Amino acid sequence: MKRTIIAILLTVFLGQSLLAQEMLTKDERMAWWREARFGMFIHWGVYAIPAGTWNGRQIGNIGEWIMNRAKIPMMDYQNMAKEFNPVKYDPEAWVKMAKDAGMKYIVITSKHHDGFALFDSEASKFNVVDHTVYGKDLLKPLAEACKKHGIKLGFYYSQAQDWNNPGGTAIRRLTKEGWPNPDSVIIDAYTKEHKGHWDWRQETKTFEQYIDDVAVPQVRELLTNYGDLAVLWWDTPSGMTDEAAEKLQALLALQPAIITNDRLKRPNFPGDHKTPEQRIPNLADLDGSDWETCMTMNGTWGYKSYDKNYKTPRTLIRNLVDIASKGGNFLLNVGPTAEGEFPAESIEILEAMGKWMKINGESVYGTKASPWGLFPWGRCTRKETKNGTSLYFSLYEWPADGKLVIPGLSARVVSARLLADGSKIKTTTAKNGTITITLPQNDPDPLLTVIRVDVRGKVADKIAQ
Ligand code: JFZ
Repeated sequence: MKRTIIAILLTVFLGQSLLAQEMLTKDERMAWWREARFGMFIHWGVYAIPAGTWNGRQIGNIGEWIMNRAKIPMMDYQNMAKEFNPVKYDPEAWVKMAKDAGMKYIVITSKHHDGFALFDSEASKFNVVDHTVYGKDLLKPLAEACKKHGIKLGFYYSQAQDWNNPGGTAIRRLTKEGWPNPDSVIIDAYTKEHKGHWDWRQETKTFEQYIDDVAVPQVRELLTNYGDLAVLWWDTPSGMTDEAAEKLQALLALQPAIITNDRLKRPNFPGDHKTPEQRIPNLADLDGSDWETCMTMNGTWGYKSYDKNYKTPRTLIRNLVDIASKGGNFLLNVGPTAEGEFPAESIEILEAMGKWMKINGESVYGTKASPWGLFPWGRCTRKETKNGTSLYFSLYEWPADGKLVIPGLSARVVSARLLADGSKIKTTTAKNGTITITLPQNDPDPLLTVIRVDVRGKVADKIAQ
């Protein structure tokens, strides 16, 4: 009787929520996201304990894949996971670092492919509360910190791949990298026969049972227990079925304003935005739909102690502006250590980006793509204001002749200035609408100099160069 009443109440609630979601248009749901342009990805889990090394061997590729890459037996991995104890975890410090870097949202791995849940879950005991010495929910205090500091929170969830909850799928990766063990031939033959699995314990349940017993209840927990959730970031639909995808998608009614990506199951579940990974699309690749480039600062999403191959702040700032000039979002990753700290190199990058964003952030936030596409010397973003349009020209190279020539602008220039120091910039306008901007002798900001040109009225979406 009690279960019946709960089922009825849940049906009514979901029905109302679905109605609410139906009442929010996609543009209404996406408005903050299109304004934000810049967010933090966080890949964190028990894989930060081995941090890229297993049994004394450095394991190739991305750190969060170590269980798959090294074909670690479930029991060995789960025994290792018990030691997870992030005593230095300070979610408010994390949120402040993201905010000070100019990021407007955070997407954190709630459960990655290894099946370890960073949250208290009734659906699987392989979670931080029930399985580790730490014993506390990691997402709850992060959600509270995000709410306190006005940062939107999203959860990444690996809805199909799961290497520790039986029935989850496993994308097959060969063991050739750094594997001296002659058994690799045997193991690779086994994974071929077992759809990528390497431990018989991974196949003691069906995929449908995994979906019903783990994925659906955990996604419901995530959408119910952590307040308003801005994003659900699905990942790797390997082995997904339309039936399973329908069940998971139906849960979104619990968060009517939520945004999702295109990785639940292709092609029937496009979500709200595309997710080019580790790359910035060319203009020719874009079809006008929303998109977000996700990218690592070094070579791995999950922490690896010896991956010091970090991109420079200059590169990452230019990536951010390149992405914004094409109308996309940038989700930049941090991989915290097992103790719960951001790597020092990541902190330095975030600080440098934040310093630049404090002065130049208006050239990114709430902007639209360049009407001219790309310039040979740099990028353009634009923002409609109550008085007209602000055009932001970002100079990757300082023209030798000190001139920028902007063709085909019919609008009248009202003002032009350097964002770096607010100094005015001279412009001249020819009869055909070509604007010539005369630059100062020296480039004031070696990271990236931005010139803001305010013009009267609107600017066309497309202007030939
Ligand atoms: C996936 C994960 O496997 C990875 O660990 C990380 O979380 C990343 C953000 O997402 O990686 C992918 C997913 C899809 C493709 C490649 C890597 N793909 O479609 O080629």
